[in-house]
Amino acid sequence: MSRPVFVGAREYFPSVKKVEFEGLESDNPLAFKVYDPSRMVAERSMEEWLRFAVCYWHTFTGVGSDPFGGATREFPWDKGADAKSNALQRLDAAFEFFSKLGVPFFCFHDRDLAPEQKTLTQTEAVLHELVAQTKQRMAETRVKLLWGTANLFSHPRYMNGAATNPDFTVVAHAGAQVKAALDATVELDGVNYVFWGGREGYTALLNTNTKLERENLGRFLTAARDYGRSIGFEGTFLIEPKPQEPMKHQYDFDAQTVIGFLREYGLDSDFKLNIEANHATLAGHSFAHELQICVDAGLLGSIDANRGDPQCGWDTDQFPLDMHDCVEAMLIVMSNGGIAPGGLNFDAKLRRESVDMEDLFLAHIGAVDAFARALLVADRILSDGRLKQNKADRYASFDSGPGKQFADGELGLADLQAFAVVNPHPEHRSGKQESLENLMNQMMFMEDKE
Ligand SMILES: [Mn+2]
Repeated sequence: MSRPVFVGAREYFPSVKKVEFEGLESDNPLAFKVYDPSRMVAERSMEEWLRFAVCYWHTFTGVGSDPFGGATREFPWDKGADAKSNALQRLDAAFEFFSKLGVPFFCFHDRDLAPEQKTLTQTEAVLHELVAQTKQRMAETRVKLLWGTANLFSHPRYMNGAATNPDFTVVAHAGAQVKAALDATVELDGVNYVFWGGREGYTALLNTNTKLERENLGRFLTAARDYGRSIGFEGTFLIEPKPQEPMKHQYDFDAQTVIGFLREYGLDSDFKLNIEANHATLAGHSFAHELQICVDAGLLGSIDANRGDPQCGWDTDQFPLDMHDCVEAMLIVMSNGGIAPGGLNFDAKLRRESVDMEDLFLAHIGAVDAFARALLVADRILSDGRLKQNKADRYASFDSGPGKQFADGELGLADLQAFAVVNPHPEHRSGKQESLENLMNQMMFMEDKE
């Protein structure tokens, strides 16, 4: 069932029609080459497996500025009389984009949707108004909300953090903002709510009480959980790890750190993790590593699908196109039985030099096709079975006998010694990494046979 294409009072992308699946032979840059939403893969449609979302911030507020220079793009929706009329125009542009691209979901920060006003009361009123408009657009287009969040890092009041700010008044303002963002998410039937702790960390230990800050973060997230549940939010709360940038040290460093934190504060029944590829690499890990650690803990919630630059030490938020990364991610997602109620959110932005309006579409089309192809390859690898068999064989010593007793927690160190003394250490056994990498490549080389 296709969704209606929304065009408001003004069409912001007149050169782009609805993006359709045209196959690998198509020479139309504004068509999907692989992504065919209704195509069945392992008993689910591509749309159900991939659950793509467009992010509001980079896509409709990213004007190309960087620390060395200003905007390189002038969006037509930013030329209204004031910030609020721009926000209303941006909403029309966003829903035109979502429905022409044909993705099922979007994600937003409160401030993307509605600009901050002079007072808290005025800010809440404008957000409320924009949420009502958004709800109408969602009904018209059937585009759904994957998650909402509060921007707790852009305003200068958050220079020392939000929930971890040394000043209680700032913590209270952050609380008010999260309350309003949760209200908005519930109003829009969002299936997740995200915390990216952009400035929840510190720059200098000389002036920082890390113990109190981490405890306050735990209390703040607990209060958010309790408020969300009290207003009927039944979705998943998500924390998105990132090791640094903008702060030197951030408390949500990586997946293992966040999992430990959630368990420390008893939040692991309500919270899961939103893993961003580029944050994984900034933490010195691979995207796949972070996903697997979450799956192992039963806490993979959602994915910010992007990539970094191998030569840059910062968060470049490029569109995901590296097929090895995408295939590894989809192997983990498929082995986990899918990502729902999470999804694949393109937290990605155009390069500063990409200034054509259609570049927004081209970037998303490329990333959608990369993950669609990765889904097909991952399905082929899993159906082939050799990867799984190799892993099972490698750990077979824990399936029976004393190895199983150890895995079941029944053996102590003296038992290990008694076993070792009569069992000489085994012959070296190959890990077969190259063979498995070749297998993965072979599956990627194969022609797509529907
Ligand atoms: Mn990023």
